[in-house]
Amino acid sequence: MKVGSGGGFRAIHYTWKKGREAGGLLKLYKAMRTRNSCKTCALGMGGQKGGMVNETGSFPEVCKKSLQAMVADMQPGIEPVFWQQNTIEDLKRLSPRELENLGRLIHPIRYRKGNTHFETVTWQEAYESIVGKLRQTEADRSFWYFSGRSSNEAGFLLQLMARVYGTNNVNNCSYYCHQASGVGLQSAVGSGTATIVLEDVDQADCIFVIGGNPASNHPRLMTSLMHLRRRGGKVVVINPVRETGMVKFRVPSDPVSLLKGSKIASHYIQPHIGGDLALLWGIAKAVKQLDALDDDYLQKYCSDVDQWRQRVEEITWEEIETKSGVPRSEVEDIARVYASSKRCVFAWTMGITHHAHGVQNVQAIANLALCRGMVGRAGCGLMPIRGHSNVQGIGSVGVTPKLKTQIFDALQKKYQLQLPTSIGKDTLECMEAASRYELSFGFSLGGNLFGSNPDSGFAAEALSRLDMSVMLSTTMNTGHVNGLAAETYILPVLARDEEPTPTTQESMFNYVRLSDGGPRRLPGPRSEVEVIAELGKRLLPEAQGIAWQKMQETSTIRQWIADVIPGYEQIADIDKTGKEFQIGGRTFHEPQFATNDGLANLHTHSIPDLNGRQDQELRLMTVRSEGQFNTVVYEEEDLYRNQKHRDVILIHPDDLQRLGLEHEDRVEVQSKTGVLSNIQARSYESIRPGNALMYFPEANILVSRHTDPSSKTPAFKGVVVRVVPIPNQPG
Ligand SMILES: Nc1nc2c(c(=O)[nH]1)N[C@H]1C(S)=C(S)[C@@H](COP(=O)(O)OP(=O)(O)OC[C@H]3O[C@@H](n4cnc5c(=O)[nH]c(N)nc54)[C@H](O)[C@@H]3O)O[C@H]1N2
Ligand SMILES: Nc1nc2c(c(=O)[nH]1)N[C@H]1C(S)=C(S)[C@@H](COP(=O)(O)OP(=O)(O)OC[C@H]3O[C@@H](n4cnc5c(=O)[nH]c(N)nc54)[C@H](O)[C@@H]3O)O[C@H]1N2
Ligand SMILES: [Mo]
Repeated sequence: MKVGSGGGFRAIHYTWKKGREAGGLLKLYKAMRTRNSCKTCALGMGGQKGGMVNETGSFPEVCKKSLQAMVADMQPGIEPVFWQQNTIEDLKRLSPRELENLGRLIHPIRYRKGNTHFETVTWQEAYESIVGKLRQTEADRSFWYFSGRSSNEAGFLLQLMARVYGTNNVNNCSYYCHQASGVGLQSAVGSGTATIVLEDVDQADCIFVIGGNPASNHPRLMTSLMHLRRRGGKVVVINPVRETGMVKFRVPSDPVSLLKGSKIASHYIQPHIGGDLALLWGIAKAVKQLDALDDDYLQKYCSDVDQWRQRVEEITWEEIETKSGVPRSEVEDIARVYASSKRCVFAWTMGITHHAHGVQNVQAIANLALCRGMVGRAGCGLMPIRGHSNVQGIGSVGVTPKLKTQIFDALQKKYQLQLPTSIGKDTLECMEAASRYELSFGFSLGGNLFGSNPDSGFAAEALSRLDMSVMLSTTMNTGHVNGLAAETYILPVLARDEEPTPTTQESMFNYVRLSDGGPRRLPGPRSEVEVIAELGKRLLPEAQGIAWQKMQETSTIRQWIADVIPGYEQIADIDKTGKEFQIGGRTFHEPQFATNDGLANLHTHSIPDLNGRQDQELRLMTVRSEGQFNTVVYEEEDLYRNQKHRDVILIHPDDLQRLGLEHEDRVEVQSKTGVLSNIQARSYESIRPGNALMYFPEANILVSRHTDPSSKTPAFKGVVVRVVPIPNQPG
């Protein structure tokens, strides 16, 4: 049956199914309701208000992803005999989904070059070898990668240890995610995160959702979009794919919506992949032609206005139409919608950042908002929809190659630390350096560096050139069996709601939540903070007066964070008061910005020509399905796009015909970087002709290592491919 809307009874049925897997719906419900922040996306819910409650107190807020993540953590442990019975080659043949379903990691395991199997080791052995290796390693030959699932406390402590050890090679998954938003926003308004809070969305009369599929990736945002439409507001979706859930969505917690479905998009525009920059300039041009600029605001609160105006004049409709793929009349329609809005929010995700011009995309969104005075007032503003549940917090507490001057100075002054001043490497730079044998030690706090990297062949090779790699993880993923270093340790850690002491997380609205933790589900895994402090104690016992033993208590770490991280002062006694808080200096309800002169900056761009591909080529986006969370695949099927398998390339029927292909033909997909064979070509009406869609992480073999020069983010959504039929094998 074809799925015609997102959410709905399927989501509810899925809850029952997951409840059974978790050993009873009540058990799952109880786990979901504990006072811990949600484990999946950064929209944020849970914390002290209790699970399934959002920042405005609304309940119940449920999404499939949070259930999936919870049930995964409730799995039984992997017994030692498993590692004896299965070779690493066996494990390599498992799909991401099968790896995740092996269960929870409960013993430290080790691989050594030449061995065919993982072996379990004691924590003692693991600590000794890791610290022994670090002692022999020059600090700048090591790197420290962080996913965005860990707590602020674990993130802060590990980056501190890495720096005191002597390196700034500290980075997080943001380089493959929202870095372009951070850089772009910083350059526009002087602060790198959302300029609004959740309440603002509830006051808006118009929202642009650009390059994202929140119906599947941030389902709880859909409630806000539904309410906005019910108030008579407009939802403008900009996406090369007509995503089912963005057209119509059944909000499970709303009876009317559940039965009848809610229309989400009031306007749906399908540019070419990468066509947004031209489109955004086009909308600005049309707004100007409608005489709908806020001249007074521009003059009072913005800088570089004249250059911007000149560029808006100069850019031709011909350039806008050919480079965006959107006809002028449609651009003008959208400009009229925007011109009649009084409070407009601009939201975006990976369709904007995963490009070689990702930062420019973000700046162009900021330009568009600023030109009508839509930043620095209640009910309107800029809203990057963040990925991992604590990716923003990890960045705030110092997990970046270069520490903010304020943090660096505070650490030196308040704690008398001597910190390295060498230039730290971003994520891809670490991979490149590893492949040149310039790095020999890698440490990952969660995540899947192999699986999230572009150019998978290269990534495996680069990582396997390390002498040692250490990964702190909850479950198995492809990064634990591909590209193994000569000596590899996988250390099992507790999930957020199993932590013995409270931890904190920061949502995409700059709201800091407290998670109580809870009883451990399985013997074996240790708290991330405990493991890091133990390594610190052994590696740097004399280090500059840091009491590592005390650092095992998250409250000690919070005191440090309060002392050195701007805006985080209130975290010091959050565990005693339970008072969650909004970080100051980031939300703008007045047009007074965090730039040096307090003005917002407009930016001008020249627009890249994306039409350089040949006739036989398509532009490919690599995206998530409804049933996965990043490199972790929970379900093979992509419900809303009506796909049963992941080994597919979705192509518009016109393109299939042009390329001489039939629906369901087996094809080879080739890019300059790699080849994927035995892929099924599928006819997909919902995609803009000239473009194609495949699933991440399988398609990462095809993605090149070329990055946006400002954000160092690969163009995961801009891969030029050829699709070649595979002749039928006889018999
Ligand atoms: N279920 C689920 N939820 C998740 C995640 C997950 O894997 N699964 N991951 C989390 C993380 S870390 C992140 S960063 C977010 C990601 O959330 P999204 O950014 O929504 O995820 P993607 O699948 O990367 O898809 C991007 C959307 O961008 C569109 N797109 C692709 N190229 C372009 C383009 O050039 N222009 C425009 N305008 N649109 C384009 C695609 O059609 C697709 O709808 O979700 C978070 N939440
Ligand atoms: N082609 C392509 N590539 C992409 C993308 C794309 O759209 N297309 N998206 C990019 C994006 S937006 C991102 S964010 C990255 C994702 O990059 P990563 O964050 O590196 O990858 P994840 O798959 O989210 O990591 C999942 C693993 O984290 C571990 N884990 C889960 N919870 C915890 C915890 O509480 N503690 C610890 N220590 N470990 C835990 C589990 O072992 C799990 O297997 O991928 C990027 N790569
Ligand atoms: Mo992400």
